[in-house]
Amino acid sequence: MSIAPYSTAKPAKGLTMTKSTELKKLLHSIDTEFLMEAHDGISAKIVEESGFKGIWASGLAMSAALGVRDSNEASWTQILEILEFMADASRIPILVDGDTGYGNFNNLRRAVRKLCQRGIAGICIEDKLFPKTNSFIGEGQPLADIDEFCGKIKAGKDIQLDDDFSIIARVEALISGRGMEEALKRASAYFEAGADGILIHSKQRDGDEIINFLKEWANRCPVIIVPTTYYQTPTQEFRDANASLVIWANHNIRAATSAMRETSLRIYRDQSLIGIEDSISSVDEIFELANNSELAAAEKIYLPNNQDETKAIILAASRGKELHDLTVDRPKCMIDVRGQPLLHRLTTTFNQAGIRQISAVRGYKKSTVNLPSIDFKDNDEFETTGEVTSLSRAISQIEGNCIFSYGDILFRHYVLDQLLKTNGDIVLVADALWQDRDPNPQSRTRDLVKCAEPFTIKYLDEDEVTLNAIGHDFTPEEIQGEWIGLAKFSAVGSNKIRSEIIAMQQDGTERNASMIDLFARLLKNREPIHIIYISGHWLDIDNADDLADAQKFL
Ligand code: SPV
Ligand code: MG
Repeated sequence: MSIAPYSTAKPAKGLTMTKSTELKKLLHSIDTEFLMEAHDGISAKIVEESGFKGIWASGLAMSAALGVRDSNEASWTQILEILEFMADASRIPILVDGDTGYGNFNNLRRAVRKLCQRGIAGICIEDKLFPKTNSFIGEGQPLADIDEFCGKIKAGKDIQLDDDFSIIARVEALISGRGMEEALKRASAYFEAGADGILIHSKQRDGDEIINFLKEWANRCPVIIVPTTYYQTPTQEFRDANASLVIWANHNIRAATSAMRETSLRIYRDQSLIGIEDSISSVDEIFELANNSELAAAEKIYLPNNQDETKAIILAASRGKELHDLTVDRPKCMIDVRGQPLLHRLTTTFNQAGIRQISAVRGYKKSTVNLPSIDFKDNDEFETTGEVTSLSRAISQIEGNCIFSYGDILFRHYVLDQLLKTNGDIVLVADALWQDRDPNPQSRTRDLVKCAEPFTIKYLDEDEVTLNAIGHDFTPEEIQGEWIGLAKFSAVGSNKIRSEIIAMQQDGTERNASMIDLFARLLKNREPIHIIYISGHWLDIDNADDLADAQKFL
């Protein structure tokens, strides 16, 4: 289900009614309808996503989520702020638990106006005294004077800005032990004062007194019930007795509390996330609930120059086995380097160079690769395929100006700046001081380049040097540098890369091909590839020594 990026009292696109009209419709529906508790933006979204037609913004739950008691410890404006987030996060109507109305008639008037302005569909006020106490605490709580409470209802109805806004009068006579007669007397008075519905509350273990009330009331106006203590009464009995709305009043905050307790205790005890990772929502689910994709789409429309904007594609599918324990539960691009995953550092470098459209291809432990504002593509066959297959997963992104990068490298900002200034269609960055980099050059496979000309100072920020060959097995005399895993493709270059990937898919060579194979094919086809030289100032992370170097590098 798609979720609105925001909503207001006005109908969201596709809806024909305001939220207040929707709530009115639920109240007067011939069927018994249901409201589900929510207490913040995310729970409001989840309630909507589950299929409920309306939300109960529970005072108990909102207070609990703030870590305070359900005794008006949170001010009414603090509650208003929460409600605004909830209304923005959802498209279904919200009935707010307004406690006793936050004071006398005048306080309620101000609250009603503000609620109407913020797209809340209705308020329920209870006939107790400010500051309120939760109905399930103690016995015989004092009730409001009937006339005073009727005045409050009238004041609210007179001031509401939205004709369909509902004011529900909650009768606490049964809760406070005053009996059915008092409950009916109060309900009648409140209805006559203008209430749009009655909420009759009970704390009995069975639903008998509620069913009796509904029978006695005989549908004079909509009646709302809250079967928290009498949850064992079959819902059909409420239907048969013509309950208008049933509120499941506090079950999301209770569910969240047990889930958070269990998770926190487990992580505390284990000092590890392994035991819980698979049983909790993924970060992607959170992004989905926040509707991040809407923002990405909006950025394409509203941010300037997005047509010519350079994109980046990062290959981040491999595990990095040589890092052993560090890559058991995440790929090497997510290894922490001075407090941030490597991939985060890389994307920050791109962002600083003005590159915002970043795609990364994940594979190993992909659910752990979940940074915001990256467009992720997946190579689920990462174990049996090579780099070109991973790159092919982002083939739609290889268009226009494009930076290609491995996900396990770090380099100084100037390297990227220099690369972005080049004019060639396919330009690779090569380290001319490749021999200085590694005391043990046999320890890794390196992407070495043979070029038309060796590095001299004059080539520092030009791309006149052309690549003759790229591979792993040249004699030291032939080698002019090491490709660092960073490249730039112009629009023309991107087309060539795309075509070559497609050609490799067609001739069956793609699955095992490395980037080196791809570049080698282009060279064989006489497509020019350019080189810019740098002298150090980068590293890749293959093993524990590299990781130690990376900590120093920053
Ligand atoms: C709430 O959800 O805050 C309510 C319902 O007022 S109850 O807690 O059952 O009184
Ligand atoms: Mg309450």
